[in-house]
Amino acid sequence: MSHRFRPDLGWSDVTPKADFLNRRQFMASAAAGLIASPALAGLNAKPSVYSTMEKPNSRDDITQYNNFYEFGFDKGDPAKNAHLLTTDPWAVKIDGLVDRPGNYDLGDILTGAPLEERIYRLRCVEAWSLVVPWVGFELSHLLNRVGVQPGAKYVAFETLFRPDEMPGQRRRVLDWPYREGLRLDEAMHPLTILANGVYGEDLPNQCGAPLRLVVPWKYGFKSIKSIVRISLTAEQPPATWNMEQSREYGFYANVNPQVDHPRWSQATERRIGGGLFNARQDTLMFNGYADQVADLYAGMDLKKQF
Ligand SMILES: Nc1nc2c(c(=O)[nH]1)N[C@H]1C(S)=C(S)[C@@H](COP(=O)(O)O)O[C@H]1N2
Ligand SMILES: [Mo]
Repeated sequence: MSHRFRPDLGWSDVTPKADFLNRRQFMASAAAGLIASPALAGLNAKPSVYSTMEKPNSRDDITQYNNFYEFGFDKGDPAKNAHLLTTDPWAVKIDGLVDRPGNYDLGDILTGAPLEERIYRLRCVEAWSLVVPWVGFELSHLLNRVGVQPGAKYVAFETLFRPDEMPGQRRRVLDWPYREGLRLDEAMHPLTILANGVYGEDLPNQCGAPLRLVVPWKYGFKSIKSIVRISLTAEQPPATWNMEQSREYGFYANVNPQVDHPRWSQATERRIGGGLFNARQDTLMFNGYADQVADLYAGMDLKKQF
């Protein structure tokens, strides 16, 4: 396919970010075998037809303005505190209704994974948004490797619980560990990725190193960071924000401008780092990915199953 899926304005047409362009050229050269490839996450990543054409946020926007409650509430806390987390060695336990359960080393998970650069919008339930050039691979690739059994209907995810390295976990602000879940068809959708990099390099800890989920048509809180467990289940699994306040945060959490949060509108959003002309913009149904994902919810009342 030679086209990208959203016919919106190409971000490189508006003030290209020089270092990112260089990185892309570098990656293209690396892919062409012109440069010996170092062990960085992104260097073997191919550009993806699923990328938005919108201009990515700067690396600073993406790494200094984060939600990662394990490291504090303020948007700047993860950047300050996340260096405390040890991410090597790292293993992900994959269990439940799978043919080959086990404790998989991160290196094993990444070996042979078809890494791509995926430029996705990220829309937080707090009504801000970012555009992020992730490096990752489709979750379906991993699920197919471990073999999903017929009875599986959901996928549950868990973040690391390690209060000595995650200061936010020393208080019961949330019911740790952070947990999220997807219906199996959502998890198998080609837009759903596990990311191990951003801007062509390994994920910084505050972005969910070494492996985090990215589900671009759902509110950011579904995209769980620093994953240590993936379980295939028959029943809908618990999800942290949904357990915390089910009236405000649904299990589905699809970006939906027509369904307001009980305390604020979801009709518009503020793009982080927009500078002088940072007007609020309309939030798009399914965060702009309706053509790709609306079918998953055919026949559901999205006001009730929000
Ligand atoms: N483990 C964990 N994952 C998490 C969170 C968190 O607090 N803990 N916050 C979520 C929320 S609310 C958002 S908006 C995104 C933010 O991702 P970013 O900081 O990479 O932009 O991460 C999500 N994943
Ligand atoms: Mo969020």
